[in-house]
Amino acid sequence: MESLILQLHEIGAVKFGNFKLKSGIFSPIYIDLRLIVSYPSLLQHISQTLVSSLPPSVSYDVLCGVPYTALPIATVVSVSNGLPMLMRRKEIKDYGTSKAIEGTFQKDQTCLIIEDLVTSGASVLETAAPLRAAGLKVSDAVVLIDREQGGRENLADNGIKLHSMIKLTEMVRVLKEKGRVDEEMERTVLQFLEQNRNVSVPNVEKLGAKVRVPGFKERAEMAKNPTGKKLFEVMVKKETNLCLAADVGTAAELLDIADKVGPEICLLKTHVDILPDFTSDFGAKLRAIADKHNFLIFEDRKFADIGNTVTMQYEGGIFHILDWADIVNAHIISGPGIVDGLKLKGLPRGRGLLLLAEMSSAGNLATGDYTAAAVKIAEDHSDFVIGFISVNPASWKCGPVNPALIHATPGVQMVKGGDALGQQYNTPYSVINERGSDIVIVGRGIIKAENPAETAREYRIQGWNAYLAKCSQ
Ligand code: 5BU
Repeated sequence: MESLILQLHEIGAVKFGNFKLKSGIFSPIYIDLRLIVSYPSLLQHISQTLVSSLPPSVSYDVLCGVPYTALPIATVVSVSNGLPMLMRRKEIKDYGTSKAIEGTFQKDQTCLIIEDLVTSGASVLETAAPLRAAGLKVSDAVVLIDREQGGRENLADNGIKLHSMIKLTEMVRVLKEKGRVDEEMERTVLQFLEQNRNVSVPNVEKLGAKVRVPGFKERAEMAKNPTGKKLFEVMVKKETNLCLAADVGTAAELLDIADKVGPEICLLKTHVDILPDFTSDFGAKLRAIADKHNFLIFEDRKFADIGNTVTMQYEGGIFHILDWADIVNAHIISGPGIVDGLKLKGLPRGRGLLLLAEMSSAGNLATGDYTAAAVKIAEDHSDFVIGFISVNPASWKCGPVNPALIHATPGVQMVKGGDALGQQYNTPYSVINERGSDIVIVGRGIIKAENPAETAREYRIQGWNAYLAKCSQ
């Protein structure tokens, strides 16, 4: 390993200085492994050591390198070990076969992911998602260098064990010992790593592993509200627990993305008041798309006023939400009267309500007793309340809630993290399997993707697999 580290340094694949990383932060160390294609014997050395460094318990049928740098590594591993390889396309063509994965394989085969460098693990996850979507099992990834900045934990959150040949701290120690960097640089790098370790794994209280978790089919039968029941049924029929947060710029774009992503979702969430081109026929148009693809519509209105006012806000104004949204949601800050008000209008139309028991944004106040109060109100109105906006129902002090009620969780992306305005993200696997939710609500993770329909499919598979894993516990 030492000689490998020294060779990487010699060819200039490891550099020290002040480098701006993709994330915008400055790093005193930069690693560029694209160079290794110019050094065939080094490439072979790396490829051989990668596979032989894996524990014998790791078994796999096929390999897949993360594009692009790890592709030559995977190719050499494949050729020297006689193991078939797959390729994941970064860009999916909209002509020809439009395949995300190239190569032949059988469903249920296990695929080992090969990567050159892991920081957050995002690239490995981007490769794992279409492999899993295609029916392959992905449980291990092997990497040449682990920058030790949260990748291992993010991958574990997604059911992938990371095996690394070289850890960044080890690499720096060897280079210091061999006189390639001085003590000050070693200190600077270690300090940088210390300050940029994204290792905060959520304090997850696992859903009681021994408690049998009823499936959505069974829960559909328990649901008292017709919309709640229908939602469970749609989820079972379409094998999806994905809700698209369609926060696009115009009504036209919303209708377009709804049609494209429709086959992948059980629910489409709107913020109708952000659409500058809203017209009175919007609801009917969206309903037609919802009927075509069999999904429900959820207007994320977050009602918060007294009962009398919300009846008017629900039914009237410009938007006439009651006419087209199957589901709306409400804060409970104003007390149970808000549920009575909304129920007055919604129940005769068979509509359903989600209560905001928790929120995804940093520092929000919907915690502890507030969350427990939402549970109590929901139980008291289970003819109209279909469930909750939740973030970590597995951790609720009140214990598991009535399984007829559903949990939908916003703040979901393939990699844990957040945005600049307080949003906090967890992975579909963590949300469903560890945090005890039922539906993942994904906005920018899908709408900002190069190919929203394909990305939605990947989220659907991730979310659904996490549900299946939970039910078979
Ligand atoms: P994102 O792009 O995946 O971050 O979008 C999340 C969506 O969920 C967005 O429409 C929010 O308004 C919505 N949301 C949320 O993020 N957090 C919450 O606690 C609630 C709703 Br409630």
